[in-house]
Amino acid sequence: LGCSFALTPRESPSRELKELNGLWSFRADQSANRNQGFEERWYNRPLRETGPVIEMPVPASYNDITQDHKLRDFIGWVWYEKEVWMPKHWTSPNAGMRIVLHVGSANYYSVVWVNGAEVAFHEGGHLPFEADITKVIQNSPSHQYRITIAVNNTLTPFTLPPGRIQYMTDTKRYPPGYFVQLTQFDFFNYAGIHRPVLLYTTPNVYIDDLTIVTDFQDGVGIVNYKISVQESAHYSLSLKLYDQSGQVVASVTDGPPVGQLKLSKPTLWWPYLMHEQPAYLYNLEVYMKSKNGSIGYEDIYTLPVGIRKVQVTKTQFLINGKPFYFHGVNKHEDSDIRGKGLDWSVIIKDFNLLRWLGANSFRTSHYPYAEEIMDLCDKYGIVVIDECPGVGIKDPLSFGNKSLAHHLTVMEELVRRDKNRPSVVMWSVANEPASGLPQANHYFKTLISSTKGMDPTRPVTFVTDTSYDSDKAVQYTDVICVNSYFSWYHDSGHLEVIQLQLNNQFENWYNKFQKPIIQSEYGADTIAGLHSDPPVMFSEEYQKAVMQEYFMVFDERRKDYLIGELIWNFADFLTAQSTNRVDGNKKGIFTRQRQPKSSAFILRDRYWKLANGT
Ligand code: BDP
Repeated sequence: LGCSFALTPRESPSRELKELNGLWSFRADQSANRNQGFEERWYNRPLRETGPVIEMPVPASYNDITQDHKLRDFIGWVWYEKEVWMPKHWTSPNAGMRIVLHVGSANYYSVVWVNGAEVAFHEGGHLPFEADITKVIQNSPSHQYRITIAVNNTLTPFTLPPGRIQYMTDTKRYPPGYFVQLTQFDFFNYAGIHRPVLLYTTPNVYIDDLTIVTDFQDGVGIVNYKISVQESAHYSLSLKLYDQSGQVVASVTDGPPVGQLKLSKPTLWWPYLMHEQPAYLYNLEVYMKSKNGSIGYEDIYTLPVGIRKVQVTKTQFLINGKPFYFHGVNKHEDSDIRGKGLDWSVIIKDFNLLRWLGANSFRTSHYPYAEEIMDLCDKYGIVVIDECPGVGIKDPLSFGNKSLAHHLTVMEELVRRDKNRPSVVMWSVANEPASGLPQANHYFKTLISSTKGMDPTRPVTFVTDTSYDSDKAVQYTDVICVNSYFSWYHDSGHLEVIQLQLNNQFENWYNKFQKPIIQSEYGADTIAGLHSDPPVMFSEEYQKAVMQEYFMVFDERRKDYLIGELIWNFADFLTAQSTNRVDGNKKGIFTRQRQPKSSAFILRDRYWKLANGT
């Protein structure tokens, strides 16, 4: 149920779009087996008639919205519902159009009904899914429709990320039926509808997918394209590539679905700070005309296109043939109150901070980010290592065929969504898996080679914290991404060991594999406003001192094979409660409210120097 999703919904003369964001009715299923909603078919009537409902904003995590601790830590199904009006011209049986319901993401399982008819089921908390709801709409007598979405945040050893429910059976310590969710990743498992819910239309015959691969040679830009059209074998395609002044710079009339556009003297897509005119985007307009019997259809889809190419050598990462050094950050989708819910103010603030910092890149630790964020990376020239939700894969159970099959599905969904983005230069299939286990060899060999099969144009990596002599998976990557926390999780407080240990780390990895290396995480928890000289752990001075020790080694290794450094983390973020987390992870160089700690200023100084080649 539900259909696979490929093209980011965009308005055009042939496509209308309606956002369903705002207040939805909401009810958590508090029954012991968490199944009352399904047993009583809450989707069959207005949610308010099933019991007490509250108002819930969409998009947002539901956890931090109310004063109820049971909802904050809720595990199981929650129910969302919204009654919406449809424009009359969408709903008439001979409108000649499809109506699609699109959910940007909901964590983790989702079931969707329209007027009680099930239209979609999706597994996965960080990628979009959609359903063609035309029939349900057109068969309905009124113009008002009830959309019900049930969302369940329960993680198992086979979900991505994996997790486990533990039932507490000791009746002297826990009430009957007591259970908790255990995870092996370091961020709060926020839940709910995290990204916008949209309705959009397409004609009945429509452009279903579009893949572009760009290149340039001898002053000629090349846009290879492949277009797929649904529901008709008889159509014609015309393409126009517009530059930013609105001039057509290349075109094809009545062309085949697979072809090439060429333009002389292309303006290339360059990363932020790498060129005086970064992030140049053309607009590719695809026009499809079709005849089905006596009815004619036209569809127009426009895609921003950046012309660039990416290559990896033994020691370098090349963008447009020039060495690129990642001076960037790791992020989270995380902020006060809204949790992982998309919020434009937070998004734009974060991009302003990235540019203030002189950061040219980030990794989407540890799951794919919203399409809205990715659009801005394309637009601003922020280079992205696009990571899937393969985080916390530690349990040997999570290396079996069932997990692998799901992991491949998630990579497929991610590649389908982000394949055309110039900002995305590398896929990361996982973060800190137990890559020393013998099972990791087959698992990552398959996962990485299949990902390369899905997209032969981009390098593939995963992020390791296993030691170089026991890791079974780095051999399959194009770039080595390594995390280390010297003087933090071990040798705590001993700043003086950092340089020795970090140098050895780099030499060991490089000598074994001869591949370029990114320091994909390093850092220290820091309570903003806590000061100490000499530096002690958790003080602002300690965070700066750790960074400065790392910088010394980075500057040496940059001369040979080090191709990037990504601080952990851009901002403080919420985690599960534990004795080693004081109100979340505090390794941000900004607080969770996006105010700078002293470390932000030294990083800024460094990144601008790196950008200016000084
Ligand atoms: C790394 C993880 C990251 C954590 C970080 C930390 O990749 O998710 O938040 O350590 O402990 O192991 O701060």
